[in-house]
Amino acid sequence: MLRLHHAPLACSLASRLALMEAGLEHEIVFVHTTRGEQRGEAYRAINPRGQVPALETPEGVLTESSAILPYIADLAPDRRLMPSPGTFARAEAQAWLGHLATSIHGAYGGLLKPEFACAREAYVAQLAAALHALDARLAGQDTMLGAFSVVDLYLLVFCLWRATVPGLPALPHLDAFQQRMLARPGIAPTIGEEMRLRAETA
Ligand SMILES: N[C@@H](CCC(=O)N[C@@H](CS)C(=O)NCC(=O)O)C(=O)O
Repeated sequence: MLRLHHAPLACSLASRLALMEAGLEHEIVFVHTTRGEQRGEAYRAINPRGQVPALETPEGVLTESSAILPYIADLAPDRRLMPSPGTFARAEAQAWLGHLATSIHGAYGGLLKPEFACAREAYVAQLAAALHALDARLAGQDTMLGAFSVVDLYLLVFCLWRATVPGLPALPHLDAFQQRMLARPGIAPTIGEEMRLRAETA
C-alpha cells in the first residue's frame, strides 16, 4: 500500500493528484504544516527533513517531489504519465521537474520566509521571469511535454500558488493551462476539499 504524507495545497498536492491520475490504491495522511505537525517527532521519524511530500512504499519512504512523481508514473505505465525510462524525452521531463522544484519552488519559498523580506522584490522578479518562460512554452501547446504528464500536475500547483503573490504579471497561457487541468476529472473537487481543510487549520 502506498501512503502519502501531504499538507493541503502544498507542493505535495502534485503527488496526491498523480496517485489519483495513476489509479493506484493509496492512503492520504494529512500533515497540517500550518500547525507545525511536520516538525513533530512522529513525522520526523518518517521524513527527518520535516517536509511533505513523503511517500511510504513497500520498499521504504521516498521524499522529494521530483523523485516521487516519476516513481508514481512508473507504477502505472499504462497511464503514460511520464515518458519511458531511458529515453531522451524522459530526461527532458526530469529536467522540467528539476526546474520546477528549484527555480520555481525556490522563488516561492523565498517569498514565504519573513527573514528574506528584504529580498522580496528580487524573488518576485525571479518568479515572474520563470513563470513568463513557462507561459511562452504553453502558448503553442496544451501541456508541458506535448502530452499530459506528472510535470503538468506539478506545474498546476505552482500556478495555483500565484494567487498568494501580489505583483505577478498576467500570464494568459498559464491561466488557460490551469483551467484545462482543473477540468480533468477529480482535480477541482480535490483542490476544493484542500481549500476547505487549509482554511480550517489556518
Ligand atoms: N524539495 C522538496 C521541498 C518540499 C517542501 O518544501 N515542502 C514544504 C511544503 S510545499 C514543506 O513541507 N514545508 C514545511 C516546512 O518546511 O516546515 C520537494 O520538492 O519535495
